[in-house]
Amino acid sequence: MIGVGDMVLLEPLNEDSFIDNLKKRFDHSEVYTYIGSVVISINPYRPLPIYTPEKVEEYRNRNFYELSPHIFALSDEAYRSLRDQDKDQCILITGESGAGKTEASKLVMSYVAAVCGKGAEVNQVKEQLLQSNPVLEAFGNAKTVRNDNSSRFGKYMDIEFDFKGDPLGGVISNYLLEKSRVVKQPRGERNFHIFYQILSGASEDFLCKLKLERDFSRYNYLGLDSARVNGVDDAANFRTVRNAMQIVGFMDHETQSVFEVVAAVLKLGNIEFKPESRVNGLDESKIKDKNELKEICELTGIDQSVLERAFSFRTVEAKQEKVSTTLNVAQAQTKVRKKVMGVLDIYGFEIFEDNSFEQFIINYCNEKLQQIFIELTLKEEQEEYIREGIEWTHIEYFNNAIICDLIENNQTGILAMLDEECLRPGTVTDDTFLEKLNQVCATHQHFESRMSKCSRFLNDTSLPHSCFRIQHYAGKVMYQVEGFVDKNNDLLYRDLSQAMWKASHSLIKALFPEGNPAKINLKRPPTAGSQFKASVATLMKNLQTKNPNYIRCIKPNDKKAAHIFNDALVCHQIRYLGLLENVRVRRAGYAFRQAYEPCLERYKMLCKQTWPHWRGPARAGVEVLFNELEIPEEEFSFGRSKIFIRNPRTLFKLEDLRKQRLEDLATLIEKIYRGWK
Ligand code: AD9
Ligand code: MG
Repeated sequence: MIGVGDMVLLEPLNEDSFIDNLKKRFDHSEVYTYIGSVVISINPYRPLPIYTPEKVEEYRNRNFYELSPHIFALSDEAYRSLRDQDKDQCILITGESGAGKTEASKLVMSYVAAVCGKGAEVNQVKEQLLQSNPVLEAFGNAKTVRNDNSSRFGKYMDIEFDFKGDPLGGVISNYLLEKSRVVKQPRGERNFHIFYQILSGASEDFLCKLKLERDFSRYNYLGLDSARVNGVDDAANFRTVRNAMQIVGFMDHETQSVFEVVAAVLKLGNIEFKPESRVNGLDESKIKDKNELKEICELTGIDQSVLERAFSFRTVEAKQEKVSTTLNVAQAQTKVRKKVMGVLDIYGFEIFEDNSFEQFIINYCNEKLQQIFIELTLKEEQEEYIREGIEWTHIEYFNNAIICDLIENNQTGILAMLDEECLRPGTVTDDTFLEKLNQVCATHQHFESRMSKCSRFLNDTSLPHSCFRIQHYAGKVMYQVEGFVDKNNDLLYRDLSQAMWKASHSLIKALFPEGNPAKINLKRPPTAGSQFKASVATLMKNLQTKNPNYIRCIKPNDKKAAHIFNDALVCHQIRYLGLLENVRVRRAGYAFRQAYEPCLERYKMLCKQTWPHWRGPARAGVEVLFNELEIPEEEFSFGRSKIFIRNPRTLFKLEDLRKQRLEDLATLIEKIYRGWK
């Protein structure tokens, strides 16, 4: 073992030793380390030969502590406890942008797919589950400054299993896609992958059908300075995506429709307006080049005059958009209860130079996840000790509930105030929103701004007047207030949605149900912020009903490079993730616990009195066993239904003894066998 595999065993325990241990392991390609059952994963930024089918076999059906730390061990544990103990699981993957969450979620999924069920039907379900990834990534991921394949939406996937543990299908929920990226990308970033993939990978014939040209520079929406990404083959990825769409279950004509929409979006970006002479004293704008418009209309079956009018007239009306959509790929519907494994992979914490509404939402989501980590880790530990009648020492954590409250409080939270502004009659601007924030939040410990007279930050010139700053659990972020009101309102002019609804293209029509004049809804739809808040609250409730498994991802450097371990960067993440406190909680408590029966079953061979059969209650058997092995008393406690072992070392000792005993037995059997011969 390189370094210490489980931080609970680290001596002495402090920040330096913690980082040194991670570094030592990282330098030897050991990217996984435990804190008890929590897996720390450091992004290696290079392919490692540790995810092979042989590795899958190695970790299959093995106890968590038996082998060196690996994401497969966590996946195996979660799957087995779902299958054998009927406990719904969730895998919570956290870490900042580029730390490796999406890759981790795919590794968990592929491990589970490799070990669960067999047979043609089951295999098809597995393939569909796995192939949903390239499709979702093509449409929802993009190159950012932090990550060449950054998730711009949150994803939660429930994989459903039957009573045998065979997969039935999955339900995917998506959370707030950063759709503003379609129109504008920050310098050095790209639009969603799919646009580049289609132009690079589609055949001449297909491009012609879509009325597209291969040249990126023809399209205003495709940020030119960074259109190609090193090491990314857009053309090959296009083929992967098309193939994946087919496996997931898109019919050919459906795939075709999706790409027609993609093409229409690209071409919409090329429409330019020019000011026209004043008619009746009013300024008017006209479309410069009608050819692009004509082609969009041909692709989508929208009447050209209708679309043109929709571009010029604006009747203010709200558009209802679902923040959370579900894509159901479930194959079989059975009446019996399904077992569920939820995998959560969201966008990681982000700090850019310019942070807007999107970063605010992304970072809020990360605050909530940190909150659930704190709640569940402590809650789980505390409840279990109390349930089992074992003494518990409380360990202090930084509880970020106060930051969640700053954002989501129904009366005084930032989202509530943003909503109030959006719904208020009269002139509403981003500045009036900021003024309001200043009135209500100025004294909040985690809020900073310069506009308010009573602000403590009046002289802080690093904070422009148009910004506010939040001290998040993971660092300070300055938000540019411009665009908050518009993005929260999420308005689409009624004329546009009606024009879209009139399209003969069935997919486009389906995408704009609110454009149906018969269904005009005068009630204002909920704002983007409040929808997001509600869907995150539902998600958190759902996660709390499941047994949590944690993967805490760490980014080793800011260069997206292999072999570089930046101590300061790692230190920062360890601090805000509360990993040291996590170790302390594990240490104050017991590293390992197991019900008496399986414990006795596994180790009874180590003691004459319990081997081969123990006639009394399992608890008494374990007592006899531990006595005979002379395990120090302070090392374990007897709970009501489980044995609690304080130090993993004790467990390793038991495991070593067991291995030795098995080997002895094998040698003995071999001798007897030889004797017979
Ligand atoms: V974001 O919040 O979506 O911006 P993620 O999801 O945390 O972020 P991602 O999984 O996309 O990060 O990882 C970033 C890149 O690191 C990947 O594209 C890989 O090139 C690289 N990576 C991550 N994990 C591994 C790994 N286990 N092995 C090899 C990896 N490379
Ligand atoms: Mg991701």
